[in-house]
Amino acid sequence: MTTDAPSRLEGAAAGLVSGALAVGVGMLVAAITDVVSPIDAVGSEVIDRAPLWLKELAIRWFGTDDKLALRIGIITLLAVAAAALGMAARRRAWIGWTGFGVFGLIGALAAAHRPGESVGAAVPSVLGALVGGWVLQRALRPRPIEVPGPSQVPLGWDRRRFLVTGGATAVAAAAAAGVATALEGKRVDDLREAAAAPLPSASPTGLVNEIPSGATVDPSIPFITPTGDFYRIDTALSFPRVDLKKWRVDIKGMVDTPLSFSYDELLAMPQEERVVTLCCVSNEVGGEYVGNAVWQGVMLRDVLDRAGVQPGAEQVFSTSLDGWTCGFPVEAALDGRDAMLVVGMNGSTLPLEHGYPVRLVVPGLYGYVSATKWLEKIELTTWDRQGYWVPRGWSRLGPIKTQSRIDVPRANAKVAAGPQKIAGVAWAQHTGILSVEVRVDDGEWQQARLATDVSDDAWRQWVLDWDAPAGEHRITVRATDKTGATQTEDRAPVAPDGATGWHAIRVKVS
Ligand SMILES: Nc1nc2c(c(=O)[nH]1)N[C@H]1C(S)=C(S)[C@@H](COP(=O)(O)O)O[C@H]1N2
Ligand SMILES: [Mo]
Repeated sequence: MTTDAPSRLEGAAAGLVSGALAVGVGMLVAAITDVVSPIDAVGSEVIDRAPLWLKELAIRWFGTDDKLALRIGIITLLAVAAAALGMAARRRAWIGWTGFGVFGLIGALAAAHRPGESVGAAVPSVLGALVGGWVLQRALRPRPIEVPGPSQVPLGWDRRRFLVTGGATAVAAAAAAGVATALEGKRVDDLREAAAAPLPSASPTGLVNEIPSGATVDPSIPFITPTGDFYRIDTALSFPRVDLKKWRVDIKGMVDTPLSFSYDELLAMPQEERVVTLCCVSNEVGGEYVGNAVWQGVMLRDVLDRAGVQPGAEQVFSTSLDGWTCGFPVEAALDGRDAMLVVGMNGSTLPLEHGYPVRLVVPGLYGYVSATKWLEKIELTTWDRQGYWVPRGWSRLGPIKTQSRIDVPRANAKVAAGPQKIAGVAWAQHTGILSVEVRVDDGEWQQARLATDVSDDAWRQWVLDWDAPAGEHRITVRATDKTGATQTEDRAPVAPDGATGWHAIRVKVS
């Protein structure tokens, strides 16, 4: 079956399978050579360069699924472009080559530009574009067609052959992507396995098991957030390539003696455990981006004392293996609070999601200015350096604002009339919680009973007995910190430096 030329649809199909092969080859070469995949590289560059309004829109629409949405968006855009290129390349082969070249170049530049990558990371995109472009022009090129018998049709386009090679290309693309995904999965599994190795001197005997039972007021709200339930917020599309044998953390900048520690050297230093509640600046009033854990590690002030912070240093500026940065005032590291280089979480090695091998935790500061995961270096510097979120519209300083949250009953729950419990958590890290008050409808504020005070750096649970009358009720909570300051009722949005306002829920009692 021959015709003179492929139809528009056939052109689009040729573009699609060639594009898929280009992406598949790119992913496969990246996985084999252990560099960032082209799609992830482009995605990360999009995340880093997206304007503020787009970021906010993405988070509003997709929440923590924003990264999945980004991947799907990139693939969709590539598919549409590849189909269009295939149609155009039916008559003008150079359009196909140019298009694949442009996308290959974007992938190559993005990959080579990612932190921790070198020009070698450009190779997968270049190879993918070459293979894809070549397959496309071959699929659409008229060729001599062999027919039985002595006569030969000089030139034509063989539809049957097109279907076969097109199908084979699609299968090859899927196979390449599949193998690449499996290899990437293996890489992450290897990292997880390394992170599963037990730490020296970590709990079972440590703090995790010494939390007083009085820290909890209701079995449904754990005082220590189980690691698997701990919120995760970061800009990383894939986990950084951690090589524990080569990993070091450098302490440098405005210090008398620059220092550098390997993982084993950190583990050999005196290990301490602290209960610290970590909170994201993006946590809405009543939100879930807050968690309480037992962190194990080395005190940052001890390390900085050894390095000798020079006068004039204003900011502790840290960088992660994936290039993310943040900074907080030098005072927060030296004023006696337990800022830590963390290697363990809740009695186990710090998990990959939460920054393995080493992260920072600084009590009292939002994560975006302090809690660098996958830590690479710490520099003592001035405020001239800006952390990742600062030029993106967030405040330079990020002290955590006092908040309280109702966890029991759940918002919009239906509860039985009669004796009930209203319970939740309140936090004012590094200041501590003095009191929590609860109000039902427009009634009087009532003092909640506070759970055992474990640490000023950790949240505190509270509970109030309530004789619930039938009907619809609105329950409001507010906390007062140990300086005597009560949470403001004024609602502020999360940007630029954290939400304020009282958490309130509605319940139906019958
Ligand atoms: N490398 C890196 N570290 C990071 C971030 C990031 O995007 N990249 N996000 C920060 C933010 S905004 C918060 S709130 C905390 C969250 O830590 P978690 O994911 O362990 O809960 O990590 C901080 N550390
Ligand atoms: Mo955050």
